[in-house]
Amino acid sequence: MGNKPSIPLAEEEIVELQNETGFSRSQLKSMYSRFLHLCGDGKDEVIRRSDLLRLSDLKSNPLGSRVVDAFFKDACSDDETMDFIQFVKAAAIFRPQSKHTTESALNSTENKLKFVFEIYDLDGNAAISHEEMLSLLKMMVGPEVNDETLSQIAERAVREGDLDEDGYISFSDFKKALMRTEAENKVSIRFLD
Ligand SMILES: [Ca+2]
Ligand SMILES: [Ca+2]
Repeated sequence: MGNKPSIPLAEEEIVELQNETGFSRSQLKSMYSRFLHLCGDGKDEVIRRSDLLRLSDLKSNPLGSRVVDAFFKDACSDDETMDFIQFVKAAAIFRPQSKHTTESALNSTENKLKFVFEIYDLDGNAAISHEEMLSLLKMMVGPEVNDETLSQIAERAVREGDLDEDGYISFSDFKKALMRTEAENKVSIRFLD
C-alpha cells in the first residue's frame, strides 16, 4: 500500500495543469505514480520512447511504435524525453469528451483525429500517400496477404479518403472523411431504432 508520492510541482502549477487538461487532482496523483513507474531507473524524471515501447499493450500492437511516435510528437517538439507535465498533456488527448468540451480543449475532436492521422503519416509530411497506406497495412496484417491485394486495398483507401483528389490524404481530407463516416453511423443507428 503506502502513500502515493506527491507531485513535485508548485500548487499554482498543479491548478494550472488541472484547468488545462481537465484531470482531477486525484487523477493527476495516480498519473504521477504511473509516470514514475514508466521512468524506470533513470535519475531524471523523464520518459523515453524505449520506456513506452516496453509496455505490453504497445508491444502486442502492430502499430505500437507508431502510437508511441505520435504520443511523443504531440508532447515534445524536438527532444526525445517527456517530463511529467508533457506526459499529462499528451494523455489529456485521450480523455472522453463531455458536452462541455470546447474546440480548444486538449481532448477536442480535432486533437483526437490529429493523433490518429499522425500514426498513419509515417514520414510526417502532413499527407498520407499510397505507399504509407501500404506499409501500414503490411504492419497490420503481416506477410499472409499478398502485396498485390494489399496494394489494391491501399489504393482504394487513399482514393476514398482523398476528397480533393490530389493523390494524398491531407489532414483536412482525413477529418472530413471521418466526420462523414461518423454521421453515417449516427443515421444508421437511428434507422435501426
Ligand atoms: Ca506522409
Ligand atoms: Ca487530398
